[in-house]
Amino acid sequence: MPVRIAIEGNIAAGKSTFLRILAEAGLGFFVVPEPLSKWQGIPADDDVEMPVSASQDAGMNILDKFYSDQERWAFTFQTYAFLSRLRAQLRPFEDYETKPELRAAGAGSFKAKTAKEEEGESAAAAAGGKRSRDGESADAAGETSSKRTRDDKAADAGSAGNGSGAAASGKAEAAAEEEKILFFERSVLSDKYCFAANCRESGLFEELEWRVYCDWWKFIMQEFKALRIDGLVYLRCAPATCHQRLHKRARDEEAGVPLSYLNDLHHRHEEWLVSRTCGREFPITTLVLDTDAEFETDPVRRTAMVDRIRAFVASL
Ligand code: UDP
Ligand code: D5M
Ligand code: MG
Repeated sequence: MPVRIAIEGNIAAGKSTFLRILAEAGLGFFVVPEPLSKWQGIPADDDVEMPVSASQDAGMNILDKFYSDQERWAFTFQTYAFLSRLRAQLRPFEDYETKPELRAAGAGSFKAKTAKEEEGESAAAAAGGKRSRDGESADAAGETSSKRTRDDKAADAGSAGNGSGAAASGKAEAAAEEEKILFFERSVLSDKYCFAANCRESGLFEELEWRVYCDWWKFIMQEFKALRIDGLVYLRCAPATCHQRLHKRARDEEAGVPLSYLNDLHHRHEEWLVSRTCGREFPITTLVLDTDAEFETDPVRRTAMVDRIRAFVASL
């Protein structure tokens, strides 16, 4: 069973960038970006044979609709965003393993590894795990909370410190299996605790819409245990930096996003992942990584962040 981690954070905090870094960094790291291109053009339903005109097809960018008229489209967008994440989070891991297009969409290229690189990374991964148990766990613990024990934690601990040479092959296989980590860009949790909650708070949802949303959200969470997330990584970034990065990225749909919206979303993330005043029904161990400082072009910072992830995963 792979470990399932959601990378959370404000708009333009650097989640997609970090996913790309993770994808290139480690054997056994699988990343699942947000299905943004789908949001920018929802496909027609092939089952209903009805001709679709060019103008009808042109209006299928739900991200654009949402930012153009939030009151009209907030509920529709939340519904679709949730469906997208549900689909991603429920998909069997084997699909992500065998169909790179599922995880690669929007994540940039996946670097093919040479045998030498793979060897080096296995060693780095093992070292990362070991370090976390020896010394760095204090570091990780300093920024984690609501620790949740995974069923297989004992097995994980059993396979720690591998490389002793005494491990049976079954154990070695279990260790290899343990290194598979699935990283999602956001989750059904941030959908509710950050975005839908913000819609309610800012009046984009009427109370009735909020209650309908909460009712089906809760039902689905109860019914689908496979939605499980083992750990959260919060990329914490000042709203002003997010605003600058949002403009740097220059997506047409987001051109009019004001700083105040990023401020509101920042507070929602802080309440959920730092002060813990919401989301207590799903207490999940959280690692906070500061992404305010430039990391995309800073190899030292990138490596440090990946190391923190390895230590975090090993501590789960
Ligand atoms: N970015 C940057 N420096 C960083 C991280 C990100 O300049 O250290 C840029 C990145 O190149 C992109 C923008 O910030 O143009 C938003 O990043 P991303 O799409 O990863 O953010 P997300 O919305 O996924 O969190
Ligand atoms: O997320 C992609 C874009 O989608 C960004 O403009 C935020 C928006 N988004 C993502 N999920 C939601 C929900 N649930 N509601 C409203 N808006 C959402 P980015 O962070 O830029 O990678
Ligand atoms: Mg992104």
